[in-house]
Order: sequence, then structure tokens, then C-alpha cells
Amino acid sequence: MIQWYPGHMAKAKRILRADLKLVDLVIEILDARIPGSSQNPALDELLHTKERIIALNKKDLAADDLTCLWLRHFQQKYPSIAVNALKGEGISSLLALIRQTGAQINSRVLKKGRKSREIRIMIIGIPNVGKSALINTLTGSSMAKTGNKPGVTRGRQWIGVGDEIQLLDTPGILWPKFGDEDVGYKLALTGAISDDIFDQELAAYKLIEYLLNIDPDILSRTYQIKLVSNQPDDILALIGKKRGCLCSGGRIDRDRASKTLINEFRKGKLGPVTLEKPVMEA
Ligand SMILES: Nc1nc2c(ncn2[C@@H]2O[C@H](COP(=O)(O)OP(=O)(O)OP(=O)(O)O)[C@@H](O)[C@H]2O)c(=O)[nH]1
Ligand SMILES: [Mg+2]
Repeated sequence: MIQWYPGHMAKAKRILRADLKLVDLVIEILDARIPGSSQNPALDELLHTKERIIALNKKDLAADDLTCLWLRHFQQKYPSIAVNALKGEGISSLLALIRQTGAQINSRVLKKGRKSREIRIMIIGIPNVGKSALINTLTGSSMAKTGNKPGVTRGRQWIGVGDEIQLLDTPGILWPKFGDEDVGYKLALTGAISDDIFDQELAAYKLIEYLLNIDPDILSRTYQIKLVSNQPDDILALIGKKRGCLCSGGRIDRDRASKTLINEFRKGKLGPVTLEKPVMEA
């Protein structure tokens, strides 16, 4: 079980509560590979009735058919869209959604006899999900610092899109306890939790289990291996051998093999993979 709660996360939550009072709209970014596990269970209570748009980011790394299913699931409650913050896919549709919601908010403001104003939007989501990258793509700049590890954005920062939209970049937030141990592993595997906080070998076994459940071909195709056993430790050994992760004496270096598998999964070398399906309402 992955246990963790660094102090700065508690602080981030406190700040989030205060910042919510300043914004008209929240864009909740989820990881398209784990849309359920990347959604903060405390958010409904925190956001309450605040206008919300859901963006499933990293769609390039997720399976298209499952992204469609997830979108249908979220669209029952919120305007939702799949995006690739790096390549800009889905961004013009997201901007259209933002403007539409902004126009509704402003028409309410005008009715109250006040002047229409810029729309203030907070971007929230787990660490490393692509909040800052999305802001850069929306603004066509590189004002928000991004990086391929969790915890890159430490402070909050307002960034404008023209004179009609103000975006608030925020540090990623995780919650203190994962009720389901798979949620913790999925967050670790996709890069939301620092690599030095969890056991890479256990996480690699979990990843192998998930992949076997989705489609055993993913592993046999990527690593050109024959799956004679469905034991994750046997399969990790085959992967390690293929990738030359050996200790002196010829034993498999399981630590290196685990890191290799996890990194290749994160980079999309195993092809687009979504680790979970929505629970379909009847
Ligand atoms: N493949 C892919 N990578 C992405 C996408 N969006 C962001 N990334 C990468 O994901 C990593 C994290 O991006 P950031 O924008 O720094 O993430 P963040 O949510 O701001 O992270 P924190 O500030 O640490 O909370 C970077 O290496 C980005 O290049 C995407 O749509 N596809
Ligand atoms: Mg950031």
C-alpha cells in the first residue's frame, strides 16, 4: 500500500479553498489513462456548486475507445473534453467551452447591473497531469513551468489569455489516503507520485497484472516475449532479459527491469493504454 502525504500538499489544499472564492470556473484535469483514479474524491465537497469543465489530458497515451467511454461518463455531469496539452489537440474545443461558460457567467453579471469582466479560471488536478502544459498551450506561451516529474509548480500564478480570460496555475494536489490500493499504484505508475516514495518493483508487478488483464498481447508485442506463465515476476524477468537488465553473474536486475518497464509505459512505448474503465450506470 502506498502511503504518503507531504506537507506541501496539505498547504496546497488550504490555498485551493481560498482561491476557489476568486474564480468563476474550474477546469479539472484528469489523466486519460486513469480518469477515475486521478479524480480527487474530496473535490465535489470542495467545489460544491462551482462551474466545472473536465479535461482528460494525455489523450495520446490513452486508448481512444476507452477515452470515448470516459467522456460519455463525465458528460452526464459536466462539459468534458479529451485533450493533448503538448500537441494542442482538443484545445480549440476547450477554448470554445470556456468562452461559452464565460458568456453565461457574464450574462448573469450583466443582469445584476454590473459590468462584464474577464473570466477567472482555476486549473486543478493531480501532480504531473499537465496543468502547466495546458496553460502554456491555451496561452501560446511558456510562462508556466512544466517538467516530467510531480511537484514542479510550487506557487500559484495568474496567466492571461488575451484580455478576456485569466488562468490560475496551481500545484498538483493528492489526497492523504487511497481507499483502494490500486488507486495508489495507478497514480504512481502514471507519474503523479515521486518515484522515491514507492517500491518500483511492486509497482511493476501491478502494471504487469493490469496489462495482462487488458490484453496480454501488449507485453508480448512490445518486448517480443512468449508469455508461458502469467506470473508477474516471471514476466518481469523476461522483460529484464530482453532489455539487458542484468547483474554481474547474469542474474536479472529486477530493480532496473522494473524502472525500464515503468518508464517505457509512461512514454507510450507500449502503445496507448488506459488502465481502467468507467463503471457504467444502468
Ligand atoms: N504525452 C503527453 N505528455 C504530456 C501531455 N501534457 C503534459 N505532458 C507532460 O507531462 C509532464 C507534466 O506536465 P506539467 O504541465 O508540468 O504538469 P503539472 O500538472 O503542471 O504538474 P505539477 O506542477 O507538478 O503539479 C511534462 O513532462 C509534460 O510534457 C500530453 O497531453 N501528452
Ligand atoms: Mg505545474
